[in-house]
Amino acid sequence: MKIKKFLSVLLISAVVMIPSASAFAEENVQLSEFSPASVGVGDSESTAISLILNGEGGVLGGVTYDLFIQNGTEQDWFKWTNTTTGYVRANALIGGFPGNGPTRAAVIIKKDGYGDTGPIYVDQANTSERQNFANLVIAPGSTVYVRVDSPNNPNMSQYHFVFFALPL
Ligand SMILES: [Ca+2]
Repeated sequence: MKIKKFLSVLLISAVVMIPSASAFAEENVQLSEFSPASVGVGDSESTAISLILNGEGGVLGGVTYDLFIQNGTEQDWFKWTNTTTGYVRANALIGGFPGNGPTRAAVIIKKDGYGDTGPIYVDQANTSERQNFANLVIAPGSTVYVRVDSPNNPNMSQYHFVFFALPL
């Protein structure tokens, strides 16, 4: 656990120097950099990391993480709930940045009483390429889960994670 935390700090230091936010400049989202304070967090849906965005109330705007999956069984879960009264366009981007290893990202959208989408993957799942879930239209009261893992990969895998949500 200690070595993971240490490596996390190193990886964050390395990624901060990369002009990674430029791809999103056109979205006019000012992304905030978040440094995880502990490891072993967000390992399941019930302990998913709540995404606090950098806009008013923490509900809209963006956030970025630099984390890593420790082995083939670890998972990182994130969640964001549309607590606004309107539809929101959400985007999630995982991996594809320099130094990133193979990961598999899934998006699951849930709303009480309406079931869920089940995990949605993109073609780049299980690669080091960027996995981009763009233009997800999220109804009020719905929760977006993002689950990142790296199955069949015994090695540590770094990934950059960007999430933002804007009114439609
Ligand atoms: Ca985890």
